[in-house]
Amino acid sequence: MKTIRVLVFGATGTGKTSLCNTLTGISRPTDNGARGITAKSHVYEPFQAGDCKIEIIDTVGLHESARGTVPADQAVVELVELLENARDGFSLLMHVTRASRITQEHDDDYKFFVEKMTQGKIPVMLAITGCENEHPMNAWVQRNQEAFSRFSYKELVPTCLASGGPMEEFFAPLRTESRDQLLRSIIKNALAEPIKLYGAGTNSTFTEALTRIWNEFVMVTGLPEKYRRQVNESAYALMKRLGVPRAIADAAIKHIPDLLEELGNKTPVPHGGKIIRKLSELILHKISDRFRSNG
Ligand SMILES: Nc1nc2c(ncn2[C@@H]2O[C@H](COP(=O)(O)OP(=O)(O)OP(=O)(O)O)[C@@H](O)[C@H]2O)c(=O)[nH]1
Ligand SMILES: [Mg+2]
Repeated sequence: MKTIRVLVFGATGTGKTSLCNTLTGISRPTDNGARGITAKSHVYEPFQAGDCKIEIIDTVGLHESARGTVPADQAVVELVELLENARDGFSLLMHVTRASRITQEHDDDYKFFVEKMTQGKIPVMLAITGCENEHPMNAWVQRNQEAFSRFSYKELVPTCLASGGPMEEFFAPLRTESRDQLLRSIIKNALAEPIKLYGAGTNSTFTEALTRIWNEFVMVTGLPEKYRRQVNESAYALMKRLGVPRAIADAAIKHIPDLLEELGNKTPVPHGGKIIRKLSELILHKISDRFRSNG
């Protein structure tokens, strides 16, 4: 069966989680408050549509850290986590936006996810939420599609993904219509196979991918200037300099082979010896843990 992996991104509060919930039929919390709700990326349980298995990955609104909802350390963890979720690759990108004017955040998100992170290799479509006031729903798209011509969206899909409240009776059929439209568009536009961004079969490692998009991420999230990676600064040196050892080390440990490879390739690395020693200890620790649990 063909597997389609869809990465959902877009500014905060545009309806990303609502879209994931509508597609999968799983209810994770959404929010209409002033602050973003989705604090972490989330990989939904895959579901079947036609003869495809679809896996949806929800993400946090990246601009939240600038407003203080997601602390800076957490934002860095988000990026590492985002790349971890990219390990199996993506077949399609789903940008989510409101039926309203195009914001700077919209441009920034597009640039980050479509151009920098996935380097234009993965098709992207646009889901437009809040189209419930239009009859038919695609009236807004028809009036505004010209404004999106500078992006390379395969398709603009008008949707209503709202749910609950006194309007639920009105929303429900529009949601069903939106779901059908989205699924059709996903199946039509997704690649035959997910494309990997790094790892085996690509010419990039995890750390290369991480360092390549780091500064773009700092820009998009509005993190302080000190987060910017300096020329030739290794990912590990950068993490150390930022003073976020706990959170990052936890995530980094999962990538020991990649990190070791980087440390081996790039000399001199400040405290390189110490780091390698520490990582070796961790590897030994892991291995001995495994022995103990097996024996
Ligand atoms: N009227 C209307 N409201 C919508 C629509 N889609 C989502 N909403 C509402 O918008 C609010 C935010 O939706 P979420 O799905 O949490 O948005 P999000 O993009 O996941 O937000 P973050 O995770 O904070 O980045 C919720 O109250 C939703 O019910 C829509 O098509 N029409
Ligand atoms: Mg969300």
